Amino acid sequence: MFIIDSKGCDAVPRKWLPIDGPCVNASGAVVKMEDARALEYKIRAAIAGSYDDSRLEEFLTVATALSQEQPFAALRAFCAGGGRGYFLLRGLPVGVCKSPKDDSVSESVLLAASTILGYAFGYEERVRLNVLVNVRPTRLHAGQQLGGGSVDLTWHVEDAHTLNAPDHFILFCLRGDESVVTFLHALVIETLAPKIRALLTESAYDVYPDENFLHRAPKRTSILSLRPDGKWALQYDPAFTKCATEEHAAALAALTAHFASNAEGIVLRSGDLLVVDNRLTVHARSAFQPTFDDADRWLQKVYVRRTPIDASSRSRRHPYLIAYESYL
Ligand SMILES: O=C(O)CCC(=O)C(=O)O
Ligand SMILES: [Fe+2]
Repeated sequence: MFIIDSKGCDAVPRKWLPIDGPCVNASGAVVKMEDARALEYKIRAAIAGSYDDSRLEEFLTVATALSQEQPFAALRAFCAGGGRGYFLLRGLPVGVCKSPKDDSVSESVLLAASTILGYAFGYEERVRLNVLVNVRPTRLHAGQQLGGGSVDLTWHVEDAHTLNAPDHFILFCLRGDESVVTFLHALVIETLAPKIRALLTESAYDVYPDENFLHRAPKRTSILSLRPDGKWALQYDPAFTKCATEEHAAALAALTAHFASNAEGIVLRSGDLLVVDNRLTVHARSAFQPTFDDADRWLQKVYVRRTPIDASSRSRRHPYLIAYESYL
């Protein structure tokens, strides 16, 4: 793991110091090499060919069985403890990292992890209808605040514009880049000054969807909201937020400064699975210089809900997608 000294930094912390050792703190574990090999062997025996969202059901059946294997024991324990904050599991098998892929080792690992946390899902109206998303730098998105961008990706939670945002998301690193740092901060609400906290719970923020969505209408909301399950969650993505007053803008800026002054940075490496509680943990990523070829950093991502999509919110097009009307 890395400790950050981010005094005086802006949205994305800039200074971080590597610490010697196995790069694991209390919120992480390393899979033994023989257990990783055995898992890969089981995956290859259970499922052939490459992954496609149309094969999701088939994969989830295999993934549910795989989730009981030894490499996921620490993740199961993290979940049993409430799944708060974030958790890094290192040393998982990724299979052959070439595109197009002709195996599905990484996808099986990622979906196995998702079944421990809950239910993988996507949004009906995302531009690309993916439940399992490849996060790779593209020329098209280079300057954008998207996973496929390569500029500083500023602090955010996933899909802040909807109350139907994921409870957790998982990033699985197929190919790392030693120059890229993913930053995390698990918010403890009580650490916020009461005035800031009060402003952030007011419905005074217009949060816009990012370019992954076709609709452009913002959602008027608070930054800190009570979700239907009675738990606090952040609807936080300043790059896509307009504030109703300067006072509310100052409260949002104070929140961002709070994140940046106390963050952890992780350099994701091949085989690293990072589980993030999207309700109260924010993340960011440093800028990097891709070559836009097959050597670039490559992550896969999946969104997870703790409960299945209920029948009234389910897309008619795909049972694992939330219908458009239900997340506006
Ligand atoms: O690239 C990373 O480390 C984070 C990417 C990210 O935030 C995203 O895909 O939403
Ligand atoms: Fe993100």
